[in-house]
Amino acid sequence: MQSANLNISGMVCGGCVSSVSRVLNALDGVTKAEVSLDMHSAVVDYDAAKLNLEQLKRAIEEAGFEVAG
Ligand code: 9UX
Repeated sequence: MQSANLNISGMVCGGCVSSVSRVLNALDGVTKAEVSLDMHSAVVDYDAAKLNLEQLKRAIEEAGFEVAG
């Protein structure tokens, strides 16, 4: 299991947090995603055999948010 802490910009309200949580949890291989509005972050536990960091970033960006790095 791999854990990533992603810095996300563009989350404004709880609805944004829900959106990011939903797209992350929809990915096969994500076991846990904790999204924080205050921290502008998502801590994601995932199976590195199924997903890579780029795919996590892309899913968030496709939902309309920016990921740093
Ligand atoms: Mo809140 Mo975010 O009204 O995509 S849901 S700003």
